[in-house]
Amino acid sequence: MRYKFSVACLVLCLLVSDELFASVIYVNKAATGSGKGSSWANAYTNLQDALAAAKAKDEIWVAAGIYVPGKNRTDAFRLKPGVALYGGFNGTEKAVNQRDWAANLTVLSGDVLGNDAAFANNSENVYHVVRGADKAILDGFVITGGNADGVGADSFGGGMYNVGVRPTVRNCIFFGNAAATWGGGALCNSAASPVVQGCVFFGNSGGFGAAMRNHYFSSPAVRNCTFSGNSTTAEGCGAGMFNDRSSPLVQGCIFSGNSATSAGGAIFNCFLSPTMRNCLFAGNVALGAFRRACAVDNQWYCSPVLENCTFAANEEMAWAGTTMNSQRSSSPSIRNCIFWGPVPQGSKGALIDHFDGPISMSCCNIEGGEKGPFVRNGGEPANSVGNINADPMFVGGPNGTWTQNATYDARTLQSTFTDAQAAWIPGELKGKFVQPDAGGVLQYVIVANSATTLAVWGDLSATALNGKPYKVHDYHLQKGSPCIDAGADLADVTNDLDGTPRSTDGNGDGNAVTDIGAYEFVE
Ligand SMILES: [Ca+2]
Ligand SMILES: [Ca+2]
Ligand SMILES: [Ca+2]
Repeated sequence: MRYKFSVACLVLCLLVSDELFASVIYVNKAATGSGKGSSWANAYTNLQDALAAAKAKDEIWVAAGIYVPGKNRTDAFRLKPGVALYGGFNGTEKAVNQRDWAANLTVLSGDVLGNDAAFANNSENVYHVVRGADKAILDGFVITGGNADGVGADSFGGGMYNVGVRPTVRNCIFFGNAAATWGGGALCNSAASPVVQGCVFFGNSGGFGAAMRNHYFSSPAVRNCTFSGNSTTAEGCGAGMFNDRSSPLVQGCIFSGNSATSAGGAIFNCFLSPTMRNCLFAGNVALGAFRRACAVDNQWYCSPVLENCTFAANEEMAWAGTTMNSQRSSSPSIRNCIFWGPVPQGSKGALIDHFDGPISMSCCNIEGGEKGPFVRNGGEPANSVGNINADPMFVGGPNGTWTQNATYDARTLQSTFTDAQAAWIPGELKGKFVQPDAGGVLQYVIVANSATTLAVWGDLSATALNGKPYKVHDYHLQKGSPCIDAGADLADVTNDLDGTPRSTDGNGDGNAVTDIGAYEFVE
């Protein structure tokens, strides 16, 4: 008994001492003190030195600045198991919650020579900027300039490459990362299941998965992320996300302005069963020879689950307008989703193209109805209950004409569009979508607005030119929308894309039922 008690005591003491000795290690490129990492004044100036010194449960706090992993293409910031990295400090904070990571950009850059110009001059950049580790946390960083154009493992995951690990990636911005044919320009998960939360992916490039690639049985949880303006190369698929033999949970995410050269403007799925819930797909395109699935493409025995997603204005440039495509024995289950506009052009047009395998569709609002003309399906959908065909009555938004050329600010990573004639309420357009060229297809989620300007992620200075007409879109529901209370209450869908509780009685008729689409109506 005494022995057992002693052992328990020893274990407790070890646990307590481990907690006591877990420490904060400081990194600030501009620090001029002892450089031992013990305080902001004496911070390490090199993040690699801090990583070398860290042990499990330590936290590394990194102040604003640009940090490059090394001089060689194989250098990377290799996270350590159980070590948390926090970026976004100004170098005075005493607590993590005092930092402002959007204002104090802490950049992990793979651009060794600091000479990148878009995707030019990146042949000397590192293959992977960050390599993940189990139970590591990466929170509040900008990851840019990775170029996975090598062979084997060095052809995946330019920004971050996770192999068989479960890190947490939060509040990070991935932009300007590239990978070769097999993709995962920003982030590749290989038999890895990280949590990816509150991150933004824009302006990344790669073949199969310009922003994110999940393969070899990866099951990441991707929540509240924005995928905007990513583009595949060559005959690439899945500009936002490419899932191969993987079943990610994709929840509360926005996909806008993504462009696939082949199929799957937003997401390409093959094999296994991703879940997409409370996601909004607007203004994505597929451009290539196959011209298929501007938003989601499902191939090869893939059984994705789609719940409370809104698909609006996803369009191909010149051919038929297929929003979602499923073939080769793929069998999606679709509940509470909106598929609306634009009306496809020509006889080949379809919002949903389904070739074989059962499709299950219930409580959806589909332009033209579940049996066409914009649904091409070998037979009637299974579980065909509660599907409607009625204008969803999106809130919509203002139109106008830009009064000057757009500008890009490298300090905020955002482009500003200007209409001097506008009189918007500051902040009212945040989260809505702008089609900067009303004659084009692509739309981008709006990050902020003033009375006469609005901001979007990335360098889009060439897309909103003086004199060009634009449109703003808001895919929330108007009062009286047929989507209100027309969905089915689903156990896993407890909130909407805004975080509003589901099964809300938003229209005050005494009936609290889930709405169709990504947003719950609240009067
Ligand atoms: Ca470079
Ligand atoms: Ca409702
Ligand atoms: Ca109601």
